[in-house]
Amino acid sequence: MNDRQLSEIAGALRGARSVVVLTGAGVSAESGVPTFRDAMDGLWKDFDPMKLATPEAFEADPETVTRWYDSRRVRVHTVKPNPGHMALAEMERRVRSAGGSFTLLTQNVDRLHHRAGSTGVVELHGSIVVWRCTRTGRKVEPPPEPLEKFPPESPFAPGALLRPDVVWFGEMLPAEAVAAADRAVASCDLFFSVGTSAVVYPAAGYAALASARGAKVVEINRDETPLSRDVDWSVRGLSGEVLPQVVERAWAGA
Ligand code: BJW
Repeated sequence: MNDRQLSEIAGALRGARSVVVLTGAGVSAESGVPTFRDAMDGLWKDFDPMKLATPEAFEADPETVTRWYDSRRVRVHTVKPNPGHMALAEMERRVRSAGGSFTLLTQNVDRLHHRAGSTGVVELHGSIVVWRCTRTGRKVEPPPEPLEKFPPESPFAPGALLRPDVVWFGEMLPAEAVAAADRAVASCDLFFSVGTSAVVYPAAGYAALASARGAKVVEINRDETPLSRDVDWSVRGLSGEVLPQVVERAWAGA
């Protein structure tokens, strides 16, 4: 990020009345959580995440799918929020204390934004630390240790299983999360897309919606994405380095 870009983004942030931030797996990468498309290491190197993250895969092979999710769930409990998460929590405090509105939309399922102090986080794709009964929908938060049996049996209904409370391809996003996202995107004047490959819908469409309604759009990503050419500022960098600089510059001396 050059200094001019940093100054312009910081100025837009300081002057914004309504800020929306959409985050993806890249924001948690510096905490040691592999991104969705990089999550296939070790035992999982021969699997395709696009195929495992589906109701069809769970139906066909619940043992493999729940083992994969449980290994990711256990890892999430061992990591900590990084400076990118902390900067977004600080951004929220600054925008709100100046009387503005701030909404954090996340595609991440790791709860690291909550642990960094962000409030009102809209979880578009659910949470991996919560699992739910396939029959009753009742939810449970298993302890941080690995589950003992795969697929895990539901404690709520005989013969039912537990599955992660995440949104798989082909499933609907939680209605309240979509409603909150639609409201926030429709009325924001500054939109950040951070650490997401911007290919999974409906989240991938929010930046264009915000832009069509007159918001300025900032992208922060290690790599180029399908969004990069259509935004007002495209910053190539790591979110854990770029976000703290943006927040620091926006309120320097305040
Ligand atoms: C860094 C970095 C660092 C790394 N700093 N950057 C419209 C058009 C076409 C298709 C559809 C459409 N509407 C719906 C669909 C179908 C489908 C879809 O979008 N398919 C596409 C693949 C084409 N969407 C759905 O099915 C959704 N449901 C839905 O819309 O229901 C209605 C409907 C159904 C069917 C048809 C039509 C309508 C549900 C989507 C659920 C997504 N779920 C997952 C799994 C969650 C559980 C789990 O984690 O296993 O969510 S998939 C996966 O992708 C996960 C993520 O949240 C999501 C986004 O990934 P993300 O976060 O962007 O991660 P990566 O790994 O892709 O990218 C990381 C990025 O970070 C990279 O760009 C790096 O460069 C960058 N990076 N380090 C900054 N330090």
